[in-house]
Amino acid sequence: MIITIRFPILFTFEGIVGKSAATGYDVNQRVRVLFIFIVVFEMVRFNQRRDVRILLTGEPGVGKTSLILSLVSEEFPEEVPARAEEITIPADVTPEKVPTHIVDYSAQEQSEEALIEEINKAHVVCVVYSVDNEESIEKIENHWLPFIRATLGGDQRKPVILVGNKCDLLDGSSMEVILPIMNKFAEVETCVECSAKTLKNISEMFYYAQKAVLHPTAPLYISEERDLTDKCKKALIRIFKICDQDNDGILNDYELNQFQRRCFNAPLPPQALEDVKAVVRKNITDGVLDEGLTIKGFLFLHTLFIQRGRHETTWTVLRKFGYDDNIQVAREYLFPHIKVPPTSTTELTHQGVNFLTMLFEKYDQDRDGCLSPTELQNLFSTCPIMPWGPDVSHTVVTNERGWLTLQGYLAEWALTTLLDVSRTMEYLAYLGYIVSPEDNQLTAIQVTRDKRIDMQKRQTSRNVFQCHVIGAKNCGKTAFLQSFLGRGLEDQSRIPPEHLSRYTINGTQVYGQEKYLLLQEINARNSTDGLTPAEVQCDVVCMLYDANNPHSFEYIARLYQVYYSESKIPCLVVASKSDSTEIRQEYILQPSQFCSKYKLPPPQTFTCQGKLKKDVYIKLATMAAYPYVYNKPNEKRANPTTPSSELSRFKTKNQTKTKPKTKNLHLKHLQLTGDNLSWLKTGFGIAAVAVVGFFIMRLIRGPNSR
Ligand SMILES: Nc1nc2c(ncn2[C@@H]2O[C@H](COP(=O)(O)OP(=O)(O)OP(=O)(O)O)[C@@H](O)[C@H]2O)c(=O)[nH]1
Ligand SMILES: [Mg+2]
Repeated sequence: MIITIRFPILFTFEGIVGKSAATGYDVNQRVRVLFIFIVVFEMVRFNQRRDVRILLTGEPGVGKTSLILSLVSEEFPEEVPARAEEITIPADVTPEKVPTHIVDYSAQEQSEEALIEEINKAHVVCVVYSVDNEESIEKIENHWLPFIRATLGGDQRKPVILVGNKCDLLDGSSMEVILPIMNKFAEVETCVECSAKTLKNISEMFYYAQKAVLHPTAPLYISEERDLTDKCKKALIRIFKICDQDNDGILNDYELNQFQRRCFNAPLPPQALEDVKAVVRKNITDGVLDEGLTIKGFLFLHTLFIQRGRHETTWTVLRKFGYDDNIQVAREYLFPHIKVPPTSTTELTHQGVNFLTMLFEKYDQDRDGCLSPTELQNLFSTCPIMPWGPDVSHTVVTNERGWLTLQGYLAEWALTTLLDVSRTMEYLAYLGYIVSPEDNQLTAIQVTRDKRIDMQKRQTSRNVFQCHVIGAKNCGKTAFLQSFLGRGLEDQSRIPPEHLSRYTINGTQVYGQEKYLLLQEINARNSTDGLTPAEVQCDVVCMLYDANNPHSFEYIARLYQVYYSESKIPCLVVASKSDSTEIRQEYILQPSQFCSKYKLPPPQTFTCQGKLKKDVYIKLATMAAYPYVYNKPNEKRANPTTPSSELSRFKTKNQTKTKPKTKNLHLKHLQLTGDNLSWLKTGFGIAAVAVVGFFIMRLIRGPNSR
């Protein structure tokens, strides 16, 4: 059999001639080197395996030792020992950078226990027979393959290669006898005829052994059914969908070329493209439609690759899309390492937003600017599960039917990225964000500057701010969150309670710039219960009280005093339900007096009835973006470059300058109170003791001592 292999890893049909392609390759040296080099080069980048251990077994005298020595010395050794020493081909001399251990077995020298141990240690077993020795062939089926199965036990399988040595002694081929064995034993990956004497197919034989480990057939293909495994089909369908950029169910020439570049770093020559389609057209119906490849055609191609012994092609494709040896998307692919200091946040970069926008447009098939439930389902069809539940329609803006608009969709991504960046990275990977192995999702994520530096520099480049909405039970927190999405009381009454979310997020203008404000409702508990640190920490607090309930203000007043009066987090007091006359609060201070005392902006009024106003949300977003402008005692007022118009809008006549409430305010602002302060004192103490100790030492040693 003569096969020309020029570009074996390309997505083409050159070199495919049948499952027995692995047998009797007659390739000239130059082509052979190129072949092994290119394939192996691809292996390096996509294989996680650290090394490959190949064991040679078989009947005595079939030429196992000769094969190993021929490979190493590139000439046939006339005299060989019973057993060759274990050989390790070091990583740096193999282009694939995978160290390969070759282990010989000789019944003359080794016990059965030693053989069992070696079978267990090996990644692939080569059962060697001599093509001119019938008994050695019979023993493959009668002894060696059952023995290997029994040794491994259970359902465990290790790839096996059948190696027919001494083909220089036979004019024909042993394949007729070997192929039925190969079909009977699924673990037999391939078979190859070679000669230690003439060196024919020696490097190929070891290459196939390596390939059986690095690109195994079993996870891809069920030989008995002559079909791809379910896992493999699922993965290939996902890949197809990612590459089908216009979402028309067909890979056109452009998309096929992009796919080719993505997987093999090279375009497909036009003729090869036509050949691929011609082969599909010839073999199945509906594999090629409108001059493009359908999912059916795509799966057929891969089945054919595998049937023709070219499963490295399918593996290369799978690995480019993040799959590991078990056809699971690898954890490292889903979750690249990202360091987010506690004082920073995470947002999407332009690149991330562009990718997600492109995806929205791809799946908005009717071009109505919204994703219907089916369109949304399709968008996430490349992911293991649909990450967004029905509550998403009540977390972001939608059209009147509750379908996500682009604005709402991007806001939901902004929310996920702020609260759970690893989930964003995971889904970006599933959605096909990564286009090359050098690339990962980190280019879609911006870790913002340390918030303390923003405070010092009095500016921020952050775009997403978190606002906690705190208030007594029934004071109108949920209504306040929903109004942010433009939903009045009537709209809200139609939302099933189980579909309500603790969050709403929307774009808000801050000095002409679009920022996201994420509102989070903090569950009201008994007034004696405190807030958890996570509930306290945010960019701005909205302290909501019910203007019609005389006991409502006390709840937020107490929480403010405990958690926020000395923190740098700006707070805004908001009176809800202010459509009717406000009643007097039963608390030592009325809300406006309270705000005045604590140098807070005066209480804002808010109602969900009638035309909804946005100003309170704009104020909250502005306070979050410019916390130093709205800060409390002892904070300098805005410098001339910082926006102050917003501040002046909050000022009231009765606000007077008050002295800092505590002596330790500076330390407290630096968060050096409590435990931190005692550590600081201890630190000074140790330093002082060290200095005193030094003088005492000098005194003891005397002025002249050295
Ligand atoms: N003609 C021919 N003879 C070979 C070839 N390979 C090995 N031989 C000869 O076959 C005999 C056995 O070779 P070994 O390499 O010792 O066989 P082995 O499988 O290691 O044998 P054990 O260690 O006893 O299991 C030697 O005389 C070799 O010279 C080959 O490709 N062609
Ligand atoms: Mg030997």
